[in-house]
Amino acid sequence: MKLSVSVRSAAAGAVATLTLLAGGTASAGAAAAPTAAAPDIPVANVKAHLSQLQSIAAANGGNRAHGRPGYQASLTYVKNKLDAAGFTTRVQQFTASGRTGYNLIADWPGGDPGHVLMAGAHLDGVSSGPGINDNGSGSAAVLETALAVARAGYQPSSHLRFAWWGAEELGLVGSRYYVGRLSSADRSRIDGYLNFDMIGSPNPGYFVYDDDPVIEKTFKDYFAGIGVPTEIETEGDGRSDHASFKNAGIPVGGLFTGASRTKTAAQAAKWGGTAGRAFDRCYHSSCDTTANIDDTALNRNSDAIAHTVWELSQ
Ligand code: DTR
Ligand code: ZN
Ligand code: ZN
Repeated sequence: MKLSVSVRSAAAGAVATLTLLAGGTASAGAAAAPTAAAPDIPVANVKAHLSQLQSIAAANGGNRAHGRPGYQASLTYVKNKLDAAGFTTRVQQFTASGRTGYNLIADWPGGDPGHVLMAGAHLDGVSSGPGINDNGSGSAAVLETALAVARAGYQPSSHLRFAWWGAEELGLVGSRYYVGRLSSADRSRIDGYLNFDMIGSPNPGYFVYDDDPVIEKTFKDYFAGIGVPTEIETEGDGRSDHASFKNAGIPVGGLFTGASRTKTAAQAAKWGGTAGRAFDRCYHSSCDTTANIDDTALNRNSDAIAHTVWELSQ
């Protein structure tokens, strides 16, 4: 498994490819063609998906939790958008806590089946509310990135696969089920998995997972390019779906805007927001609604997702 990004050498003015081999050895390869730039992800589109997810929760007992009608309706919403856009979708069924759960997997036709780049988010929420930041935000941003791939008719060298997981809140159940049922050959074809769980927190931080260095650098370079400082994500090792892939030896990365931890004064000085307040004080609460989203964070993270998908799949 290896990930490669095209890096621009200021000195040489050329584009070289930095390839990180599975063993972590970086080497400069031959000059590569300039990378195609990702399109802007319209945050209004992402917010429209969030509004739909909130309406779904409202029409289904107030939540989108595993095993409840609101989850099934959420999955149907996402699947219909992807089917209409030309993705090959499949629903993977599993059982957790005595209820039937579902993962949604969407493959974009084309690309090298031996080199798969995945991006995903858990689609389930907790039973106490609509779960808009946790994790409608990641689900909607990954959906809009997939739709942007279709709109662009993007045909990268890697094969692109997007996923929406069930039963994350029960303990990463859906993603563990998916990874557990991959053959070793299929597992080895996945070059990387990008995870997005809570990326629109109302008092946001900008945290980057520090698991795979190439993925981490791709995200950090994006944020540096827009003048947004980042920190390493330290709240969640093992606490979201990337852990299912990391445990199987697949390179992972992702973004996070914070949950119940409190923003420090130093963090407020560089990011804005309110020191002494949780990044998301509606975490796992009924107030996790569309009002519980910071649009700037959602916008920046959605664009960072598209940038990184394009960058790592060329
Ligand atoms: N486990 C996630 C929320 C969460 C808490 N810490 C982190 C760190 C990185 C990603 C996600 C999280 C949930 O409640 O869905
Ligand atoms: Zn949660
Ligand atoms: Zn979550």
